[in-house]
Amino acid sequence: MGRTLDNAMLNVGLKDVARDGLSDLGFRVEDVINQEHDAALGNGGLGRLAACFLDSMATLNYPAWGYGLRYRYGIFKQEIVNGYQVEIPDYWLDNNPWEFPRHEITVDIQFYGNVKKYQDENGRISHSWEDGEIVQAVAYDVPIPGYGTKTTNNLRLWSSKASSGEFDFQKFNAGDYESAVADQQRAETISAVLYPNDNLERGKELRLKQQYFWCAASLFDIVRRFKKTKRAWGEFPDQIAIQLNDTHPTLAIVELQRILIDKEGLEWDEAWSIVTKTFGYTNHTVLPEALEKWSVPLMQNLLPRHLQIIYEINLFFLQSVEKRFPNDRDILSRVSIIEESHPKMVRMAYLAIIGSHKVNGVAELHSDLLKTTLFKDFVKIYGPDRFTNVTNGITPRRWLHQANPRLSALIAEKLGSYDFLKDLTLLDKIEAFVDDKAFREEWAVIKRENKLRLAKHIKATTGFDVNPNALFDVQVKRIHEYKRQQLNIFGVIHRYLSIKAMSAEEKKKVVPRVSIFGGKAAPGYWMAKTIIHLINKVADVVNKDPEIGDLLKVIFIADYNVSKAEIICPASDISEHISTAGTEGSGTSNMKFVLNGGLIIGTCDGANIEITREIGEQNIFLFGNLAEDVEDLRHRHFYGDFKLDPQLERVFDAIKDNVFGDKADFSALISSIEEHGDYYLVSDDFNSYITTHEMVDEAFQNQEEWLVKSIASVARMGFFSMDRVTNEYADSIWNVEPLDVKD
Ligand code: CBF
Repeated sequence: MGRTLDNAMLNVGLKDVARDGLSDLGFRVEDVINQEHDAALGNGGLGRLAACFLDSMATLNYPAWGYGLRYRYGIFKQEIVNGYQVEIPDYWLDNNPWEFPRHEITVDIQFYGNVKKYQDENGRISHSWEDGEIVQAVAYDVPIPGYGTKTTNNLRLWSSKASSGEFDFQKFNAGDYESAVADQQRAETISAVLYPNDNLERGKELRLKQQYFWCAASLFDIVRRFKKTKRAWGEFPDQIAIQLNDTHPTLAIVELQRILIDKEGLEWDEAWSIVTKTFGYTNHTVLPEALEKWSVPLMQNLLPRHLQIIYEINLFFLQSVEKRFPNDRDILSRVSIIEESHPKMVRMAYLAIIGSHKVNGVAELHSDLLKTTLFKDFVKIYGPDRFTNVTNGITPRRWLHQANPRLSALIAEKLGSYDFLKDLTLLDKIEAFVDDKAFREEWAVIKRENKLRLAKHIKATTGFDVNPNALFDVQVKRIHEYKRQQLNIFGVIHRYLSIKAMSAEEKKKVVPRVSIFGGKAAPGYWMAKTIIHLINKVADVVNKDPEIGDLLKVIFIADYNVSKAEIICPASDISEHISTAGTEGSGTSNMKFVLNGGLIIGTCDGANIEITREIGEQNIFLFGNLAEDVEDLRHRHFYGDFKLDPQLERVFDAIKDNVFGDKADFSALISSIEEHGDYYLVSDDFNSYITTHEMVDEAFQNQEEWLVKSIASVARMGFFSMDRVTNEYADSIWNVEPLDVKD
């Protein structure tokens, strides 16, 4: 979520009042804003997308709630020590004024135990989940004010607590002190800490506990509210739509079915029809390591009744598939929710598809890939209409108005109002001013001020001075091999070596650059940590090299988070979105950078493709192999058909000559490319990458043209408003209409 104060003041229109009031008291509003701790309850794009959803749903007056966990520790704080990432716990809850504890709203959540089967006098079978352990979920509410509306929605976060309350006094009084404390601690562990992996699943029991705890508490809440209306169960899907933001909450499908059949006494078919009409599932990634699977024995132990229901769902589903494809035995094992491995695994994405009425990807290419690869059997089974695309977006309130107030003000001045913040397509009107020299100058001044603000932050946090006239080249996102920060840093080394080989005359023609990186590596992702280490080692050498001076600086901004993104995005000249084609679901920082007047260099991947369609090919720097060629290239590498790019070889030679510290530190990174198949196609794309960067340099030299590109791109970004996204979900998936709130 990032910080709340600034966003809340802007959304309710009170920032000027607050500024004046604080100034009367002798404070600057900015200083107060900077006191706030980021709420960092997610890992990357997935969580931030949810935060943008909340802002849009409130702004557009959709009666919607967000549900999540109130982690005591959010994503770790990152420090860089001797070039290495060090993780520090992020305790963010002290002085958090934004949450309202709702101690009266608690839900008992059951784990473990066993299932008993009963039969009544009419022969009707029922199941009861008994014994096991109970943990309490306590609600904490976070208000989400919409922009320019009275609507304030709610984000409900669940915190775990021992069911006996703070502490089991019965056990305590009986002298069983240790077990009284242990019970309390075990319960509190559930919401203690966010798993810090982005796009990687590890199958730990505590994580499954978190997921069920979250789903069960949220569904209980939803069902409780629905029951108050005294409507018939058949109306449930007309009243309620639940969107699964990836597979992490898929157990909610099983939990609703359980509530309906075990608690409310509905027949299986009626319940299942309600369930499937209620849920929608958004897939955010095709990366195989991110696709959730839970071991059957683990689930059997933790959630015995849910596993039974999953088997039942699977049985009915497979029977229907068998009927439709009687001659295709293989399809049954391919689409089964249960993978017949050792141990058997529950495939959560399949469960999510089978339990939802719509499945969508987050950018056109990604949604197409889902239909033609990962989920192609399901397209055959359900037909293409079940699968759709909703390309991601961002909220212009935070990512333009709040992050870049001067640019927002300039646009408002030209358009005559701030209406574009509610209808981003109005931005297209600023293209009319592209030939206005004074406007272009103002645009340039704002970019320069934003660069100065970032330069100040860099100086304060790293000690390095950077030249604000240099081209600021930014890559900030989670560190992952598929996002290819390694390609970027190899490109930087190539640039460094090239400058060093230049004569004094040649150096005069070099466009000065500041290469800025930021992002966290999952603590257990060793290769990602190696990439961070290499970036920092390269920075050590390059930044101190007197032959280089201002021509190149390398900066690693530690602890990248939402509030740092708000400083970084408005300050970039070019930003990098360079994942191997076909691997990035959408990407959303690409949109944030373009909306703030930065140009981008990118592969034909995720939303880059649609950004190109909207802003025009002349305004973006695309490079690299296409998604359709990736499999073939990998296949060829696998069979030994691989030749290291000669320029990349020169980069590797420098690393192997210990130019950036001990070569042994980077040998695995190099051999993953040289010897182990170059899965992410770094070598295949290297030449195209560095030639495209030469084009960036050339374009940057013509500042007037650059400004035209920048303005035209911003003008054409209307499509990427989260409001468009939210309306698409509301129309095509949720069947929900806005509800106007009267004064
Ligand atoms: O859809 C939001 C984002 O989700 C991810 O971060 C994710 O699956 N964890 C994807 O990797 C992004 O491409 C996507 O923009």
